Amino acid sequence: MTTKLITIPFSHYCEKARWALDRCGVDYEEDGHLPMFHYLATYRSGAKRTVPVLVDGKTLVRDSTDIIAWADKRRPGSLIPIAGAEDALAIEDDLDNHFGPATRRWGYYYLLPNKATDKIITAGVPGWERTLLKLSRPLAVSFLKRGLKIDAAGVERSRKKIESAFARVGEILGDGRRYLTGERFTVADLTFAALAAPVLLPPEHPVQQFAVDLFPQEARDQIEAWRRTPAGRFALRLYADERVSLPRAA
Ligand SMILES: N[C@@H](CCC(=O)N[C@@H](CS)C(=O)NCC(=O)O)C(=O)O
Repeated sequence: MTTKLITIPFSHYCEKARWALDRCGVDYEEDGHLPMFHYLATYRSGAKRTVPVLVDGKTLVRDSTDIIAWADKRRPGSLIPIAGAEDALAIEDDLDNHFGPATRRWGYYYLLPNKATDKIITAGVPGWERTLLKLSRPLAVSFLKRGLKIDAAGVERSRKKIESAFARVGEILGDGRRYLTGERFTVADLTFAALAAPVLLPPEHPVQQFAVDLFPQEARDQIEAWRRTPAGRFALRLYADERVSLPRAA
């Protein structure tokens, strides 16, 4: 039976899970949906509201962190160090809880008003959802704005959180190490790069191909500034060097 990853394709938590599955050589199919339409797939699978969800036969894995642990079990040590994993897992947890919501809010704030993004956000979703987007867009936008507190005050709070996460990552890398927990790529690095994608727009991202000119000028300047920081350069390097797929094993 095919392993399935239910996603909102452009979601950065979904990219976090996708990267882990690719990195661990898992054979899977992606079942992508637009926000709100995804509830049909998640509830049908037995999960709740959020994606990513992994379905492997009778096994249901409902969170990107658990999906990474599931993938790593298939190739132990690929992402979660076999000994001394605490640091990497603590960094993942912290980024998931604070950094991820901040970069998502920041990206949505600037992109939601721009209908030119529709072509990108509908990549990899069923044709009928794409057709209905014209009708569902206003509802989805107001739902997202309310649910995720996407407003000027919220986006400024998020910008500060992103700044402080970038500063912290820059500080950690300050001793010359190549990765967040030392000399090898782990779940901590993957999580930072995947969750930073909405504010850095890495060219190697397999789905989220938002061109910088879709953003208003003030946001473009900010993206360029973040890209030049040590943390920004680090995440872009991870996408260039580490966003690799191993040959798939069923
Ligand atoms: N902690 C979860 C967060 C996932 C998450 O927030 N997913 C968002 C998409 S970026 C979602 O499904 N939102 C839909 C909703 O909450 O209704 C994980 O790491 O998987």
